[in-house]
Amino acid sequence: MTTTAATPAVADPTGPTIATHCPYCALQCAMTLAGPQAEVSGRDFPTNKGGLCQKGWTSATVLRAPDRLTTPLIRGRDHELHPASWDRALALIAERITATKATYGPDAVAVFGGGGLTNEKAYTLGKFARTAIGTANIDYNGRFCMASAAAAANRALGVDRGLPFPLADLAGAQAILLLGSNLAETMPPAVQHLAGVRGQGGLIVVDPRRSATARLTADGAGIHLQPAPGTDLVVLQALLHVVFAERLADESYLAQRTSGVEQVRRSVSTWWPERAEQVCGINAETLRTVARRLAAASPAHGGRGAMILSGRGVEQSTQGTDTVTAAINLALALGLPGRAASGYGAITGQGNGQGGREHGQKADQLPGYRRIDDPAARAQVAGVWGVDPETLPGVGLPAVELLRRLGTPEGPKVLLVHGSNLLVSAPNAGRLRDRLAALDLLVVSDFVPSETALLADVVLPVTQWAEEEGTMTSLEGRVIRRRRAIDPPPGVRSELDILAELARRLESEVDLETGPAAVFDELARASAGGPADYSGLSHARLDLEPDLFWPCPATGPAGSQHPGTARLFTDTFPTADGRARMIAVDHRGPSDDVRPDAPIYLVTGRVLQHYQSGAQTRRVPELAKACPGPYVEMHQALADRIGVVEGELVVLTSSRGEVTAAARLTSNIRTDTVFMPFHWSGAGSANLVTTDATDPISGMPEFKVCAVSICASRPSQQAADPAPRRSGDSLSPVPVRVLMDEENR
Ligand SMILES: Nc1nc2c(c(=O)[nH]1)N[C@H]1C(S)=C(S)[C@@H](COP(=O)(O)OP(=O)(O)OC[C@H]3O[C@@H](n4cnc5c(=O)[nH]c(N)nc54)[C@H](O)[C@@H]3O)O[C@H]1N2
Ligand SMILES: Nc1nc2c(c(=O)[nH]1)N[C@H]1C(S)=C(S)[C@@H](COP(=O)(O)OP(=O)(O)OC[C@H]3O[C@@H](n4cnc5c(=O)[nH]c(N)nc54)[C@H](O)[C@@H]3O)O[C@H]1N2
Ligand code: SF4
Ligand SMILES: [Mo]
Repeated sequence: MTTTAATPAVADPTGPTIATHCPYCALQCAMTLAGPQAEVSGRDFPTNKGGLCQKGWTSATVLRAPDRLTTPLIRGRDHELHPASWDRALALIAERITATKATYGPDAVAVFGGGGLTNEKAYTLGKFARTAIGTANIDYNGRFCMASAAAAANRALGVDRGLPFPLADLAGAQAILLLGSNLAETMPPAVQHLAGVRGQGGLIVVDPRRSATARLTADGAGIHLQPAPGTDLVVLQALLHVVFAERLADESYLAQRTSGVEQVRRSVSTWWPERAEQVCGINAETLRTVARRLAAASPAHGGRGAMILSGRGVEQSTQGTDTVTAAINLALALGLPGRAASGYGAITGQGNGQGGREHGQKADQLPGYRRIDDPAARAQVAGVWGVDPETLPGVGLPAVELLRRLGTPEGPKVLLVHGSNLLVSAPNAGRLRDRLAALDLLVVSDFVPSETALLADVVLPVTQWAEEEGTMTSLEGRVIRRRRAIDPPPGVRSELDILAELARRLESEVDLETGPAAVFDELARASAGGPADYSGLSHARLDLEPDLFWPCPATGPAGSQHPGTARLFTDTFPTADGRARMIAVDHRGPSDDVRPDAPIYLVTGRVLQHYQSGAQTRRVPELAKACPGPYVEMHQALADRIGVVEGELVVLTSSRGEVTAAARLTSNIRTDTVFMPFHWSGAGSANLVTTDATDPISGMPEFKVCAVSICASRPSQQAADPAPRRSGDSLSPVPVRVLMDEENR
């Protein structure tokens, strides 16, 4: 790995120049922020090599959003949100939490975190929930993102680090199978690492759309497989069938480094390519070609290396864990994990999606990526926190289940949200809206009035990326420093301060640290000995060494400083017997499959210009102009069939609800499938129709695929709608509860 020296803060006549990273996705592109306006420029780093995408270039705009939140807000008797003092807002929250706990018990207070929070905030949020509140019910939006890939990697490989090797290793591979990832739009600077594999014709992209990434396979650069949505597991079973049938497997690797291969061999024996073709629609010969090409690139056959990488296209599925398991089985059969320019990896999405799933904001987890139901882990973490292990709650509800139970007789009555715009990004948004309205108290911490914040009873304004110190763990498992470049506007507070102050008001016996470096040191101690061991790291060390990957224990060989672990699995797997586990899986199909009354697949995802729920990027004029609103991408042939022309409004209806957006015609998608990005609220919000069915193993919702009917939007229908949901670009906030007495205003 090349080392790029950290650029320390240097004095500058126009203001300081600070070396930091982009606030958005898990690529965490390196950038510098200059001057009082935090002007962005790209900075050389092994992942982005100086490049940034459009979102990164414009990221400083959100620091100055005209509607930036700068004061706490409390909903009054008039159902409107009104400015309030911090003291009043925090007192109200503490009082309601205390009363709710007294009446219903601590699990009636729930906490929802996010993969955008720094490691320090994620850790503190988990500690706050388990100690100051004492609730089991804390989960986060990573459940919508990576949960199935994480579950599959944990059970097969013994650890979940998205990429178990540096991203730059991609450059050395001879073949890469990219499953359901649209890297060209979701991490544009990462595409440069594909140059080598494309030059050898080895890029294989699996996507029902001919996405920007699938188009990278053109001109002999590789192969695009365009399966029916939700059938990737069958594609993978067929590839593995061919590997075994044609004796292409790395049998010595299988014998020495894995267990369970015989069951897997049997489970794929019936998935010969012609049978798979019937289900996934990919030509049997093409499946054979792909299997042979991956095998030829594998070390066992003298190739330079083969990689299998997954994105949300295969993971956000009710069979997501099993699909990723099938991908890992294929990688193991080819002898890839731990070998040069080879292996399986999941491409983590959110800025701190990786660290966000290590430090204990997940319902089943304690810091260091330990299980909360493991007595040894409980004892260790309780020791660091200074509490009796008996007082720590057990496993709480996973996100979708938690949201489904909000405000029900047995469910949580209070919800604190940190770093998620649930109303736009959670599945089956209509139902969620009802559940949020049924709460006794909804508290949202954010820096902009997101759609979810506008529904809250109390809104707390927090600092943003360039206004705070902290660390993020990138898609490679590299721990990097986020640095403060400018002062926050007066009136906002850091979440570390807010949580510490709330803990005091809840009369918690546990003090929460408020300084990011001190929180990091505690987090590092709490993680010692766990799978994600950060105990050899500190802010000071990370400032000097930008090439540190976890696990990084306190001491290395012979008591030296540990160098971190850029590559995992080179000699062994962190399982009980040191072997990777191969697990037989089979295809079940999407939970909401097409049928006569819903004959079209809706697949959802992202566009280059917008990030997630759009709360940040819709506030950046350049991005909003480049991609102003929701649309439905559909094949020209489907448009002809339903009588729709380019730009005309269409209505998609599922058993959950309906969504209206303009048709965008293309030949890049299957004729049985339409695509919608999910970045907007209102009538064009894709999650009004998605299903909240979940993967039984990981709790991951099936965002990617559901069945819809489609028709042109008829004006008469619109006129007949008694309660249009659209109000500008946001759902009009429904005033739900009255919190502030007239006399207290
Ligand atoms: N511009 C932008 N970049 C982002 C983000 C963003 O919101 N905007 N978010 C970040 C985050 S949190 C994440 S998780 C990542 C996500 O990054 P990606 O996984 O690359 O993004 P998606 O667009 O959600 O999905 C990828 C592809 O899956 C395809 N797909 C849908 N259904 C199926 C299927 O059944 N099988 C297969 N094989 N493919 C299918 C879609 O057509 C889509 O092209 O991006 C990160 N980067
Ligand atoms: N249909 C469909 N739905 C999807 C997906 C899909 O592919 N299809 N993808 C899913 C995926 S992968 C993801 S990751 C989710 C993400 O969806 P969300 O969880 O909604 O993520 P964001 O839009 O990033 O929301 C973050 C919110 O927190 C705020 N915020 C950012 N940083 C901080 C911070 O440090 N502290 C606090 N308090 N607030 C902060 C932002 O302003 C924003 O309002 O969406 C999921 N929803
Ligand atoms: S690819 Fe991701 S990290 Fe890089 S500039 Fe774009 S949004 Fe930021
Ligand atoms: Mo994500």
